[in-house]
Amino acid sequence: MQAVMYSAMSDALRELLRSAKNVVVLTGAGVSAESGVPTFRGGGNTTVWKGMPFDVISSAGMLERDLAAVWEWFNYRRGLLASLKPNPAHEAIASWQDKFSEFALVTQNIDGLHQAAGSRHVIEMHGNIWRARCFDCGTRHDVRELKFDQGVPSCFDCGGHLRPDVVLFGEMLPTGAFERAAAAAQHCELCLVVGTSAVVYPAAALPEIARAAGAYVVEVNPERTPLSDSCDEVITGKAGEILPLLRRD
Ligand code: BV8
Ligand code: ZN
Repeated sequence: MQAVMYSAMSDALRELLRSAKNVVVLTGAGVSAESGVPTFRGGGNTTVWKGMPFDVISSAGMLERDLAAVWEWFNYRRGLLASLKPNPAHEAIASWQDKFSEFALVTQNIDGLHQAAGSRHVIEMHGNIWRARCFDCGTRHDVRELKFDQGVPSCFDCGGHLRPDVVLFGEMLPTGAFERAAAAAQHCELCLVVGTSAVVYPAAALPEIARAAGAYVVEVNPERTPLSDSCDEVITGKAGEILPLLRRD
């Protein structure tokens, strides 16, 4: 299996992995799929919560209408994630960060599994499910240990209402996150796009920025996406099986 998979990679990519100085990796939910994290789209299992599609319950409008329901949805997901571990895809990406002189990992995921695998300076475009933010004083808190199964938690500092520190649909990205990601994409030689359906903006614009700046763009995904046709190379398959084969040595 390994020999066949390895030969699926082009000579151009093999050479770039050997010689590139500046690499950007953009990940989506697919990179965590083999850890057991449900993806949002595709595979027929589109995430629905109490009859509400994912982009309704995870939206700015729902946060305004029913903050407690949004917390219930995120508590449910934290419950699912709590026992899940990084998979070989997260580990491969973490191993790359010291192998290239400039390396940026940009993720749309909020599960924290890249950090759990050892990745540092992760650019989290959509926030992190293990953090909460205070509406009143803006303080961010780690809620990994926070046990509450209903209602809205209060800020440990000022008593105000907390919200998940996650970017919901219709919300702006964290200040500077997109700018840092776009700057990295503009200067990279190789951009690996792993496990994303490439439909959520502005994250989905990053591979195009990289390509327009002359980077070699590679997609790793078991399925075709709207990005596939504009990639220099598409490696069809699972991230946990393919990424460990993309070695620098
Ligand atoms: C914004 C956190 C500016 C929440 C997420 C109307 C009003 C306002 C904005 C919009 C609007 N209409 C459209 C927009 C823009 C909107 C958008 O892009 N919508 C899309 C759906 C059309 N974007 C926004 O709202 C963004 N903000 O634009 O701000 C603004 C602000 C106000 C007004 C105007 C403009 C904010 C977007 C962030 C939303 N939050 N998540 C939560 O998680 O609850 S996005 C959500 O989708 C997740 O974060 C996820 O990461 C992201 C993208 O999904 P993917 O990661 O790609 O996952 P998906 O399941 O889709 O695909 C998985 C892929 O993996 C598949 O391709 C599959 O084949 C592959 N796969 C499966 N197994 C494997 C695998 N690959 C490899 N290996 C495997 N084993
Ligand atoms: Zn507060």
